[in-house]
Amino acid sequence: MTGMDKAAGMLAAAERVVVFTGAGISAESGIPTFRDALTGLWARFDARQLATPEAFRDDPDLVWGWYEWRRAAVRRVEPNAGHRAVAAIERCVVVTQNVDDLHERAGSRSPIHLHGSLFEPHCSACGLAAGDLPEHPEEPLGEGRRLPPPTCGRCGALVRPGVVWFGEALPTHAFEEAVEAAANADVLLTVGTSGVVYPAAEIPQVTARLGGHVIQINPEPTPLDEVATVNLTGPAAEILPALVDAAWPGRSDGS
Ligand code: BJW
Ligand code: ZN
Repeated sequence: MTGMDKAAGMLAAAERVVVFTGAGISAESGIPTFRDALTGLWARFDARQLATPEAFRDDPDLVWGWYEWRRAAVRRVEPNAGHRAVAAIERCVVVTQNVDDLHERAGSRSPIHLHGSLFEPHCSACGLAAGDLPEHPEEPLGEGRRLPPPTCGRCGALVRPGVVWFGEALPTHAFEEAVEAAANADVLLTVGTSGVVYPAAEIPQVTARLGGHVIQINPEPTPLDEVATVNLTGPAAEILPALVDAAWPGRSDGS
């Protein structure tokens, strides 16, 4: 029996399914992953060093410019066949580390965002939601292009991206919901994550520890290989539609 057959059988028999995603599921939509080298614009900057409270404190215009570039980039791309296959799995809980909105746009209802969202900036001092930001339709926000963040309408402090940086706590409710879903899952599909950022990387481990099956989809080995019952090696936009179709024939749109 192939790994694909085994994984499809587990999914078809499961009552509770969790899909846990990372940057790799959005790679084929054209969004660079976090740890792969960025190409083109902003290639000289290390994502790991810009995603910190210290970077924002030291150079808010640089960090805000980077996030505005990324927000504009997400606006320009579409969900791919991997996101659509996830949306075709009825009643599954989607837990994502991604700060894009491609699961929502593919039709998944209320994915749990463990690391926040590019689309929910808020005040860095009082937390007030900043509301809709202006779009940048004309000029591409080029490499290292600084942009001053807006200021809060209530207290005047700088508005910051609505994402979770290194050293910051994950949103409590989101993390608790994700742990509970993982604990109750018969099958957890982990897709396109390097599995090195904690506490998010605990989520598949919770399922494995409590006796559920973990199916991993990734072109590369990761530390989660150890807890996975089945490893499906390859890109998410190819493997996910094939898996969903094998588990529930006719459910994925196959594109
Ligand atoms: C494909 C593909 C295709 C490619 N198809 N797949 C030492 C040990 C353990 C922990 C720590 C430690 N030192 C510090 C820590 C804690 C730290 C941490 O985990 N650090 C490790 C990196 C060492 N964690 C934190 O700081 C967290 N907070 C915390 O611990 O708080 C404690 C606290 C408690 C109470 C009060 C206060 C504090 C917060 C972590 C926040 C992470 N934030 C980021 C940035 C978000 C905003 C932004 O996007 O800019 O989240 S970091 C970044 O990594 C981003 C991602 O969500 C996250 C995970 O990355 P992901 O998604 O796995 O992407 P990649 O690029 O790593 O991997 C892509 C994968 O896709 C690869 O495997 C490819 O092979 C694959 N792939 N093409 C399928 N087509
Ligand atoms: Zn404020």
